[in-house]
Amino acid sequence: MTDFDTIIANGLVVNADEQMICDIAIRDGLIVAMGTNLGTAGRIIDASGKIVVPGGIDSHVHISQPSGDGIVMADDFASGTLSAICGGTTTILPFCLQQKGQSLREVLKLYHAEADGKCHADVSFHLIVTDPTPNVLGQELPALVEEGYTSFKVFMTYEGMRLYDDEILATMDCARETGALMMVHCENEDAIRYLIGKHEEQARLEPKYHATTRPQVVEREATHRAISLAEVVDVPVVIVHVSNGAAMQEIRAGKARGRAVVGETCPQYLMLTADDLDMAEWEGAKFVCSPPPRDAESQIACWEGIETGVFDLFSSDHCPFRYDDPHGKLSPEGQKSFRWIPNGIPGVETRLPILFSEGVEKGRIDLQRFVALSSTNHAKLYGLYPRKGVIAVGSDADIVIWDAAKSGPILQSGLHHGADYTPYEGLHVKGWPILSMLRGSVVMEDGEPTGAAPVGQHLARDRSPLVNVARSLQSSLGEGLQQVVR
Ligand code: DUC
Ligand code: ZN
Ligand code: ZN
Repeated sequence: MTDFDTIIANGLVVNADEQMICDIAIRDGLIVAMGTNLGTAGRIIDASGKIVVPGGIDSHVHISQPSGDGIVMADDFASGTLSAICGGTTTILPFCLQQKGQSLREVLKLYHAEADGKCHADVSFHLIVTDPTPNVLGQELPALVEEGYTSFKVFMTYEGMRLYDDEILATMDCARETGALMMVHCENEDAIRYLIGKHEEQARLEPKYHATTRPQVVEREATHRAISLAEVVDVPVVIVHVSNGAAMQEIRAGKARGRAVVGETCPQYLMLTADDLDMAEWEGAKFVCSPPPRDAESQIACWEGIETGVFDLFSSDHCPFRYDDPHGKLSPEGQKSFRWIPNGIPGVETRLPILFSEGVEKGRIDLQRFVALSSTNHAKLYGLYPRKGVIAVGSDADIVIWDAAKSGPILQSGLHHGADYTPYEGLHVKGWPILSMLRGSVVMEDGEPTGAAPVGQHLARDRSPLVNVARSLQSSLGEGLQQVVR
């Protein structure tokens, strides 16, 4: 009989607010002791010389999402979560997309049927509201927020899914009433539609025109509007997948005015540019995502946002489609025009190696900021803290061990997602996760899944503390946000 199931020994344990060399004892999926000379265990994992962090949380992921006629996402919940744990992420927050006319209950039932029992990481759904009927806003959302679906996203773009400003206000009002957190995809649909029309008249149809029909200004304008609409109703707002400095400045300005605005950016805005969409043989389709990757100046701006705290979240926006596949990027329609190319790129497995290598190894951020951006801030913002996002007694034993010395290129052949390519093929990375543990079970070791049965659970979440802070502090939200997220 041993004292514990597992002890992780001698690692440098890093949380968002402190770091120390110590042992971690785990029993029944929980962290039960931290220190030295803790006792005996069924397995002792020697983490000497390694970095031990809370399991990554990726709060922006799309899996098994209906994506148009004949188009199929490359990941189901089994492959998507396997890919996540191999990249050091043990909890994902995927979206559950309402179609017009659909009830949210109905759509959640479908997503749960796809996910339940198949996940290798823990999962917690956000909702995407595309049809804010009186029943959805007055009945369904209040009940679902009570049940732990405490965040919802709206689109300002995509005909058939975008909400008009008055609908956004009504949905924000519902978020305010129910205590849910609003996330907004900011791009101006009317401007994009106009630009697409002009491009099509001139037969400019290649993948690179995805970027020129969605220029920075349409994102900047919509970001400004989303923050302003949130101000009208007085709710916190998360601006997702920010791609450039102009949009980032809108978030900075909102924060400076004391608004509770949270910014998220993603690896594609640090590592890719619009030039990647300009590859021969329609290969630019591999990089089509919205907002599109921009330019070198935008990459620098996004890094600055990460370094200075304008961005609190670093997420993948994993939205995978196969490339060489009639159900993916090279669908019959997708080969005719950029506007029909399935929109999104894979990244749940490469998110953290990229942040570690480009951020920590290159000296842009320290280890504690890495933990905040990759895990803790997501847990805090979305109502999972302190169950997730921290290595502490009482928290779930979601733990990832990193080898800062391990280096090598990102290669499609080494990844576990369902896509047939990675946008980061050949990118040299220093620092890789070598072991992932989910609630005490080792699910990845030496870069490969251990073959453990899928033990991932769906997590009901608390309301975001940012919402509570916003409600209680009213006019001094900026300070509240610092307390909650930083
Ligand atoms: N928005 C996302 O958040 N992901 C993929 C496509 C999109 O428009
Ligand atoms: Zn989006
Ligand atoms: Zn997304």
